[in-house]
Amino acid sequence: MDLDDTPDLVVIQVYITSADRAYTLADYYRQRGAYVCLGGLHVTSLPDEAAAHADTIFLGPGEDIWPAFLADLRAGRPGAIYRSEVRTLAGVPRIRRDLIKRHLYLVPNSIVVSRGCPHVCDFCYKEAFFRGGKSFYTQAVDDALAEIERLPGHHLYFLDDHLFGNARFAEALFDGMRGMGRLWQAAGTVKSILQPGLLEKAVASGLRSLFVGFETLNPANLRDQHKYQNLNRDYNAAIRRLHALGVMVNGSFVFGMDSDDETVFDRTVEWAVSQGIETATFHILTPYPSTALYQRMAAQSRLLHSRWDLYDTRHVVYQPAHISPATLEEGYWRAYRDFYRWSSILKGAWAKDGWPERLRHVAYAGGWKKLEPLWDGIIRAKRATQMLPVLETVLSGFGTHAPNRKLSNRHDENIGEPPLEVLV
Ligand code: B12
Ligand code: SF4
Repeated sequence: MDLDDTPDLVVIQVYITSADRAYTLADYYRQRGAYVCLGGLHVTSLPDEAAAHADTIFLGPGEDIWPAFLADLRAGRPGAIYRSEVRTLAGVPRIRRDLIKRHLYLVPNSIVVSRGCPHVCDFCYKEAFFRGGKSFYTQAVDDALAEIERLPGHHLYFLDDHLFGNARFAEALFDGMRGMGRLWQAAGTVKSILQPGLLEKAVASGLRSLFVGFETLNPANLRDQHKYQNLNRDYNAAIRRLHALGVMVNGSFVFGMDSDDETVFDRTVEWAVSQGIETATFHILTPYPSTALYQRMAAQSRLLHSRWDLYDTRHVVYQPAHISPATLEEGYWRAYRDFYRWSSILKGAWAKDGWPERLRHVAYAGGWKKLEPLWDGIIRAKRATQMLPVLETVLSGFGTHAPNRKLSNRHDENIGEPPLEVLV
């Protein structure tokens, strides 16, 4: 960053892991006379903490409060705190994608068409962030489709917490995307996977890999965390259903819930490998401030410290019930090592029915974790986007799950212009 600049206005989005850095920058620019605005998840969780480093803080989603602040600023009377109350994505201006340096990203086409999630899990940021208004809402289907149309190439990554959360919206979106020639990845729940019909529509519109919040194999943990939507669901059936439709699975697992003991790591990895899950994301349970989990831990005096940069789901920041913090951290890293060793990757691949599926499994799992130094080099050489065709080839199963229509090779300059499509 060029810290010798002299901006009038500094605007920073603060996540928990970046809070220290954000506050340092905010203090620095305030000293230099800039007007500093802080917003985002962490600011919303701990407004008093953030307010000490800002001229104005913003609580909740920004779509309504940012324009309100700009109007007040122009009028010469900006407020100290803006709290979002109007929850809608109607009329949101076009995203300035021309500002994105696409060549730096493997996945330049990230997109969000909803906010929040219909569920309420104790460990999730969501309830605290959306307090005071709706906590789940979507774009109009036509607006979402228009945004997708503006994106060049094939690949899309939906960052929505739960793209399938509103079945009517999701169905209309997938119907609209059919034939657009997309290959896409997203996140969904076990419940939504098992729902008849919706997944098929998603696949027909290009879904090829899904992040699934399994979180734990222990129903007592699910009950503790109020993650009722996963209770009594057949995880194995959900995976079989995804695989049968050619969708790869990124399983998400949380270690350290109160019913976990030191056997949880091996059991979880063994199960994930036996099911042929292609990639896994492991987390150490982390009580984010303002969540129900945080309040429970605080009431039980189990929080170890408030060093927010360590609240990154890789460090233990609370006293676990049945294991020591050291065992929990060690087990977390071991789970990654065990899941991504070649023998596990090959075993997982073998759980698949055909050779194209097995090859895709090995290429995807191995490509992420076994080639980390290569990825490092590619990112440093600013060539990440050149690997996108490789990702697309693997997602499409080397042609066995190809997108159902091809787009022309639109170039970056065309973003924001009407799409040029070539039907094949
Ligand atoms: C995509 C994603 C990632 C991606 C990309 C992250 C990126 N830098 O873009 C990847 C996979 C890399 C990632 C990594 C991590 N992530 Co992440 N990620 C997300 C995810 C799913 C979506 C983020 C997003 O784009 N949301 C959509 C936008 C529109 O929403 P938004 O960012 O909240 O912005 C809105 C408001 O907050 C507000 N706003 C924000 N800033 C400001 C500023 C002003 C002035 C105003 C007015 C308004 C405003 O307005 C915006 C529009 O409404 C979120 C979950 C979520 N739904 O937010 C987790 C999430 C942000 N990640 C989280 C975490 C913990 C991590 C990791 C530490 C995980 C790990 N163990 O590695 C790393 C940290 C990476 C890093 N160094 O930053 C946590 C953060 C918790 C917290 N309280 O801060 C979240 C919330 C998930 C969770 N566990 O609950 N992540
Ligand atoms: S299902 Fe996922 S996004 Fe929704 S509340 Fe639970 S953890 Fe949060």
